[in-house]
Amino acid sequence: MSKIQEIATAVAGGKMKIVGGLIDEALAEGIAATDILNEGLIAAMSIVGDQFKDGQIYVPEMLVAARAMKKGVEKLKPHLAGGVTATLGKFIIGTVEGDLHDIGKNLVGMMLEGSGFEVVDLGVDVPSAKIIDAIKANPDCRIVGLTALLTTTMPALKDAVSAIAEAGLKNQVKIIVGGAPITQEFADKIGADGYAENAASAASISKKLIA
Ligand code: B12
Repeated sequence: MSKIQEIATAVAGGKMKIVGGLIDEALAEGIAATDILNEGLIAAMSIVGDQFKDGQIYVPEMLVAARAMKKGVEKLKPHLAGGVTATLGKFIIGTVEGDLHDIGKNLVGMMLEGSGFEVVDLGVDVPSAKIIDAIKANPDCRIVGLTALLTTTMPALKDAVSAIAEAGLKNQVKIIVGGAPITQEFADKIGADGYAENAASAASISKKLIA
């Protein structure tokens, strides 16, 4: 088994204690941090998602795998973020109301920080009113990123985008959306300004949106 496969297996199996050491070994072997992230950690979440869908594992197993994933991301962070000092202004990010998934959001936040944004993270299960308050409290913020991981919380994403427009804030901020069930078509339909399917493109598209 390759080192990256070992990492994916350990994360999918929730073996939090060994993930850090395996990542150190992979980095020492000269494997790129982005490959460890994509083919090790993110791939593990797909494995876990499939196992959950097939009824082979349940929420507790998914949760321990998520913890192992977070541990791995922490370990990789210094090797991924570019260490750029913030210059592009504030980026408000959050997971919409009813949704507790934050791994992807956190990765996006990390990439944005590495690209020069100052990230204001509202966390998970964020009601639209809280997003609006945050935009008002940060008049220098020019972009908001919202995520939904469940088909059942996609309507909450639509509501959040509509609420921002109804609050008259669309001339202050651009909105970029993402999350596994979200598509460019859905983003267009709900009136978002941008969509990105992964953390790296989230950073580059966000820069274009505010250029
Ligand atoms: C880990 C996990 C959990 C963990 C979450 C822990 C945490 N802190 O996040 C826990 C155990 C809590 C959980 C709970 C549930 N989960 Co869950 N979960 C997952 C799992 C396995 C991985 C998600 C993940 O982290 N992926 C890795 C990250 C990196 O990918 P990502 O989030 O898609 O993010 C990338 C892009 O989408 C994009 N992106 C993300 N955010 C943003 C934001 C912006 C602005 C942009 C531009 C881009 C962007 O960039 C990211 C990086 O590349 C997925 C399976 C899967 N394949 O996605 C199921 C999954 C999402 N869960 C699912 C379900 C059903 C649930 C529960 C309802 C289960 C239950 N019966 O209770 C609950 C719901 C809880 C709630 N109210 O939210 C289903 C959803 C099905 C559906 N169609 O809606 C999935 C798909 C599993 C499945 N195959 O059935 N889950």
